[in-house]
Amino acid sequence: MTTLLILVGGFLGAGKTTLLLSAARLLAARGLKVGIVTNDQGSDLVDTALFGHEQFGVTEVAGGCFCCRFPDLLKALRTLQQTVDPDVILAEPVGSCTDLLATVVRPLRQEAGDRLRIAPLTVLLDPLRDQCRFAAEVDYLFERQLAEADVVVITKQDLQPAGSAARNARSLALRHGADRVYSVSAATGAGVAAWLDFVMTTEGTAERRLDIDYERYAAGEEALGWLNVDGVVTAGRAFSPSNWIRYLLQMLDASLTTQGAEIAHVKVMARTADVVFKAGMTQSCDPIRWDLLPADQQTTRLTFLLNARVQAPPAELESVVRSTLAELSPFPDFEIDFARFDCFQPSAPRPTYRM
Ligand SMILES: Nc1nc2c(ncn2[C@@H]2O[C@H](COP(=O)(O)OP(=O)(O)OP(=O)(O)O)[C@@H](O)[C@H]2O)c(=O)[nH]1
Ligand SMILES: [Mg+2]
Repeated sequence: MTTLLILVGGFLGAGKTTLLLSAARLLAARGLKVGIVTNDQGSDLVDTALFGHEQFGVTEVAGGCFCCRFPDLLKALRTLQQTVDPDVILAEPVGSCTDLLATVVRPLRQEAGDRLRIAPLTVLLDPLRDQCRFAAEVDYLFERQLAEADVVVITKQDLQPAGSAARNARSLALRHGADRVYSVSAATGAGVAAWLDFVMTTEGTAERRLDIDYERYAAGEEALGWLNVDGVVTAGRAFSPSNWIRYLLQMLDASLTTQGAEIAHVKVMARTADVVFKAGMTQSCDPIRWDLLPADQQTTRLTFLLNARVQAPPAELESVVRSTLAELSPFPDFEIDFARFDCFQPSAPRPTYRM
């Protein structure tokens, strides 16, 4: 039996995970089994934890994008088919990755075409993203992502339903030649079913040929600092987890802004014994968005995952994060231990296949 694979790309913070969660809930409500594949340059992903928190079967391709880790992607898909036996697999490539038709979709058709039916490639576009804040090489990457989309989905409709940003996003998508443009709010669910019904009932042709300069693509990836931290906070006195997250994000934003380091996406997931919080920011000086905000209960211990993708050299990003976490400790008996602290620059893309 073949499984439908829906691949959803788009720039960092565009709303891929939120849309896939919304789609997964919709599919589950229709009685369909769903599997999810996440992907990142590192490991310890907030996104994987979030899908797992919602009880969806999820596998992670870590340590590089789908194209450079193609055998791992094949393995992840096979594992999902053997364990979850899904009707639909939703896959989220890294937000700085492009050339997906040549390096992921066409190779998958060749290597696993008997097991997979692949939907048209969807690329998300956040109408509120001010791409001018990034260097030209990062903008190139963003623009190449749109240029290969079969379907562009303009996200976050609830934040600016009929504004000029939405109109600009639509004309940008059409200028890049997308066959279809949808507008959705994954937060409210508006428009999600219309997009999902289209990609579920339309076979992707994978015929587009993207004109791409791999040196500029690599320069775009290298302009971004990548940080994944897994830690535990313990305190002698009870503190508020939501305040701790709020201060962490606000202080990071302030320090990064001072250094001229634009945020692409900073996200935190934190757990106490009873509850889970998740919040993030998708540009500098933006409001914090809460994806999970349960009633606050004071705690003396929380575990957290912090993922940051910022236009900054990794050493600078690491230094800002370390000093912010240190400053966040209000009491003398407040401690942060790191199970992992990774900070790096993505290496130049070297796809397994390019067809
Ligand atoms: N209000 C609103 N917020 C949204 C919507 N979609 C996404 N967001 C918020 O935007 C932020 C980024 O969304 P994600 O789904 O994590 O974005 P992503 O593309 O998966 O990000 P990366 O995995 O880092 O590339 C989150 O804090 C979401 O809550 C939406 O439709 N409405
Ligand atoms: Mg994501």
